[in-house]
Amino acid sequence: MSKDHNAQKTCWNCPALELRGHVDFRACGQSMRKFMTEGQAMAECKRRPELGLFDPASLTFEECPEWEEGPYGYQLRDMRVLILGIDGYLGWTLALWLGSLGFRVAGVDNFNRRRWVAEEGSHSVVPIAPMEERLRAAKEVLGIEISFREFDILDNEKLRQFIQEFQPEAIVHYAECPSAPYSMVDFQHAAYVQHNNVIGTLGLLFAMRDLAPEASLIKLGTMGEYGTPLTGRPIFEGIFPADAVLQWDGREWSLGGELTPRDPVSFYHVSKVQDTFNVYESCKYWWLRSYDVMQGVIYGVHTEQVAADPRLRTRFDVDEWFGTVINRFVAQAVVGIPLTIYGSGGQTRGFLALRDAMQCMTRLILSPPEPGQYDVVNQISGVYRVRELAETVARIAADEFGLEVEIQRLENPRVEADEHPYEVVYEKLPQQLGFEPQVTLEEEVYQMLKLLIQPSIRSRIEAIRQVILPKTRWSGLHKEMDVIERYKVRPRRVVGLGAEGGGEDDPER
Ligand code: USQ
Repeated sequence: MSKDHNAQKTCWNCPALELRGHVDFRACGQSMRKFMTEGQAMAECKRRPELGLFDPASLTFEECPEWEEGPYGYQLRDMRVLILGIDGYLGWTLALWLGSLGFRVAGVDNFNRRRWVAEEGSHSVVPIAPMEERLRAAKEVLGIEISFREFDILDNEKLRQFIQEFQPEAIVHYAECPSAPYSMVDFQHAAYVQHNNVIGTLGLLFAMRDLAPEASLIKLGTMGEYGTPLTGRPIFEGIFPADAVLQWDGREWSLGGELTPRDPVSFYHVSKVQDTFNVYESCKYWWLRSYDVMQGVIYGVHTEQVAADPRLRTRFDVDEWFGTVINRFVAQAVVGIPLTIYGSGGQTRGFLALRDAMQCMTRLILSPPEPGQYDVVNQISGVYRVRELAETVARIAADEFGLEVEIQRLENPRVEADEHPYEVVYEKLPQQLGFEPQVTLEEEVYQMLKLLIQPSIRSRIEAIRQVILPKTRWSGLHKEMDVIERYKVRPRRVVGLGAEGGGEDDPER
């Protein structure tokens, strides 16, 4: 696996760099000269004060003794990472993942996700332990000490205190309400999601300005900020490339460096767009550095760490509000609910397995942008249509686990194109940051089925059957979705899955 992605980064990228001097600029942060006095760089290293004032471009990660070789590139020794939203699906998984790599991990959560899911009468179908037990098990089983604080990040005073105390070198911001349907229930839910997400992030940005300006912010955005441009123009990584051109009225201009248009697909996705601008502006005004991570739909249940002990498992939601599409299909297959394709199923999205998302986040943490740099990555590993996904899940469930699976096409509760072009550019992670996906869709679906089919988990899915079918319409209408069509797919053995896999494709297909 590529480890060289950050070897040639310099102190400019290192969160231990402390910029000195009066910062005065008006445009987006490119001019490093602002930190220089007559050619001398105004920077010191917080970890190596003996260096005094030095030129940050003169030292690479490869050369600095504070950066050591690790499996995902050079790694800042005992790097302090603060995870906001550490109790969630991604937050908990990342805490254990980073802890096992030797990072010092701290986290904040107010357990809202547990409450939102309970609000509709649902639960994580993979049982999760209370936080005290999670922390104890992390120590016992993996030898990881996590420093945890319970509070709402909207409580800016508490957030500031903890940032001051822990002095993070990277902050991963997962502490938002991540559900499109939840934000579309009614005015109260829409307002709540936008307030929670946008104001929480804004408070964090001000806290970083005052207390941790050198830390790198890895902010979770979403591919859904872009929508699905019906013209078919490529979905770039947040910012137009240098050679993009706008032609109009016989004239032309470069679009290079400008933010690309956003066309969010729910009030939740709108909150992420608002965050994008707030983070972008903060980098511009205060020299903060940030990756805005336009993550696709995550699926999966497996990393080595969460699988190490039942108390370390991460949550797994499959209800209509908080379950994402592949996870939902797998659960539906296990309890015999026909897989719920919305509309024609031609919706195309970028997807990423949980374990691969962890690899991406690690690489982003280890390659911080330069001060003032707002960068965007499209974090996906493959692009699929919803109906392809349903068919893949149905086949693996039937072939490998002998499950009888039907697929149903329902009236689409959402307002979205269900047949559309989709050309997404996702180059930075694989080409510049060394990301190599390790998990195939089929393997992860197999792993999920293997876990969910266990009687104790299957019965937890049965117990929330009533919240699996969609009820929340974007139109606000309260009416069950009509079934448009039901069908079965023919079995086709997927080669190489599990001990019993490995058959031939059905010749009749
Ligand atoms: N869909 C179905 N059947 C279902 C559930 C969903 O056909 O039972 C369809 C939806 O209509 C949509 C697509 O599958 O076209 C994806 O839906 P989803 O619920 O899996 O994902 P989404 O609502 O887009 O949101 C999820 C996460 C969110 C994240 C986003 C990434 O909940 O936090 O931001 O994925 S993305 O979709 O790329 O914007």
